[in-house]
Amino acid sequence: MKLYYTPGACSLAVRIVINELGLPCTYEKVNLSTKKLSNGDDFYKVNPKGSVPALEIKRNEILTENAAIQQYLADTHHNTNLLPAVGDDRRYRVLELLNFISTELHKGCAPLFNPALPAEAKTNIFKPTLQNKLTYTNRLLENKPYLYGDTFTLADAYLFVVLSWMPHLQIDMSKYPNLTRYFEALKKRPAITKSLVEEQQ
Ligand SMILES: N[C@@H](CCC(=O)N[C@@H](CS)C(=O)NCC(=O)O)C(=O)O
Repeated sequence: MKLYYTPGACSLAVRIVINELGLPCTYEKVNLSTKKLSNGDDFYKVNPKGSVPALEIKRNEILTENAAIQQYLADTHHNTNLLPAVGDDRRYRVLELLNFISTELHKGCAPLFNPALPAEAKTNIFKPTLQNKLTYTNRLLENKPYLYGDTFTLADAYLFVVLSWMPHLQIDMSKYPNLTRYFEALKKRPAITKSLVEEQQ
């Protein structure tokens, strides 16, 4: 298995899941500005969408889309803590969260990373929208260590990564005490510590 990743990007969520599962994997760095691999190869030949994560699950077989990759990893390794089994009602709660993080939080951050977008649009439109979703997410974590149930799930791996972007987006996290507590606690989780160290290598 090989993960195409960019340090600090959402591909970190897949690496965290890989480390939660204790799976062997090789890692190939992608320069998202040039869409090149370290050896100069064209990343579009791996993923025509040009985005990370992309996971080579078999020789010449690439799976893309963060939420789909995470589900694939949990299901193929029968880890029902990360994602409850098909038919278990709790599965759809975790998937509900995973899709919310992907489409609302993750994609809510994207315009704020865009240097071409005028500061006024960021301040008046995109930041308040993201802050509303963060307020909602902060409420979900009231007196709870994880987003759903008693165990760390795929949704926690993904939310951790999105929260790691907040300082770069000048989002004042003091407004979200539950998110701050949750993020600091997850940083100490072995699979997350390992993933953060690996990305720096
Ligand atoms: N729909 C994709 C989007 C992934 C995504 O936005 N990845 C970012 C990094 S966090 C990226 O590669 N951006 C560069 C690009 O899309 O050109 C998914 O959910 O996996």
